[in-house]
Amino acid sequence: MGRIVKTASIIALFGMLPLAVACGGNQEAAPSEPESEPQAAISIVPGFVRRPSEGALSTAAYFTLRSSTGDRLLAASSDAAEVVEIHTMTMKEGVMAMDRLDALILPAGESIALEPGGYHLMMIRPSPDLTTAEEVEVTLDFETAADVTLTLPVRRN
Ligand SMILES: [Cu+2]
Repeated sequence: MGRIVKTASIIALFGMLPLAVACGGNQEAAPSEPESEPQAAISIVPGFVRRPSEGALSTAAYFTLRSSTGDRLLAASSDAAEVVEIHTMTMKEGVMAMDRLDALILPAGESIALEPGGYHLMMIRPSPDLTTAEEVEVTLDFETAADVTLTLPVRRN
C-alpha cells in the first residue's frame, strides 16, 4: 500500500518553463525527455499480483495509477489470465461486494490506488503458472495514453 517502489514510471514534467532571458543567448540544450509522446502522462507505482492457490478461479492485481492530464483505464490483459476485469469493492448492506467497472476514471493529477479491499484488476481463470511464477506482466489500455505493460511481483499478500 504505502510502498515507494517506483519503476517503469513515465512522468511528464510539467514545470519545464523556458528559463528567463536575463543572460540571453543560452537557448541550446533541449531537454532530453521525449515530451511529444502521448503516454508520458501516466505514472504507475507497481503493487503485486496475489498468488492464487492451485485451482483458484481468480486472483487480483494491485498498483497505483496517476495521470497528469486525466485519463481512463478502459481495459487490461495478461497472458497469466483468460480475462482481466476492472473491479471495485463496495459495502452493500453490510457485505463487501465486487462490481465490474467499464472504466476506471483517473482525474488529472490524482493517484488512484488499486489495493486490497478497493479497486483491483480481477484476473479470472489465472494460468496455473501463477502458483509458482515470480512475476507477471499486465498490459493496461488507456483511453488517451498509449498502452503500458507493467511487471508485477507475484506474492501471497
Ligand atoms: Cu474482483
